[in-house]
Amino acid sequence: MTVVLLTGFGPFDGQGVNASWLAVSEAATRWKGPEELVVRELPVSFRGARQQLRVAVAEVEPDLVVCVGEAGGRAAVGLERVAVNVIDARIPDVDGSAPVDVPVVAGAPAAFFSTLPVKACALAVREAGVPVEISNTAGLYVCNATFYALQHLLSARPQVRSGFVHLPRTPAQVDPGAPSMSTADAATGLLAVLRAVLSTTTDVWVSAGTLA
Ligand code: PCA
Repeated sequence: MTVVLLTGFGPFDGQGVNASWLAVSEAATRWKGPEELVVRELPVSFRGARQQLRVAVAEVEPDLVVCVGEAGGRAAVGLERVAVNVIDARIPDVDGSAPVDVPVVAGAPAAFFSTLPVKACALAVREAGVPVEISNTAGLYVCNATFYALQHLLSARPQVRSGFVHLPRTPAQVDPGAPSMSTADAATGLLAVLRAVLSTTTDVWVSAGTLA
């Protein structure tokens, strides 16, 4: 049985909710299989998120891992292309930790690419009618650090594909007119991503510029 691990984050930055966990939860209720989908909520903690993700990967033994976070200011589902080995926290995490210019994993490579077929995923999300983009930076905060830790952890297991998706905030989280996406659309986008990965072995070759 193919097993998929999908994670979202808890609230941070004074918000009562995190759009990623709302969308992950909705995606789980709409999941029809046949693969098994396991969802987990991670804390917005540099230390806690990677610890809990490591435990989840060990417990669940997934074939595919997609971590999901919220990116305020964005208007589209963002397929993250690359995780970088640096933290430069703009605000403290939920533990009060705010590292500046430190590596996620000391002595490890500068970056890891997503092992998801990001272009195929983007086309699938667009096909589902949801705004999408390829993103070349997951930031330098907890999402990038968790993404980097995931790619580092799984770099020894190339048969397990993994990556990161950023979602816009929900309309209820933002001022009128600010970029946002409904949880329903975000969940539709996530389901399209998972279905695209599960049905694609090699990525499609299209320019990111043609995806907009
Ligand atoms: N977004 C933050 C951390 C958790 C989240 O959902 C980020 O982009 O790093």
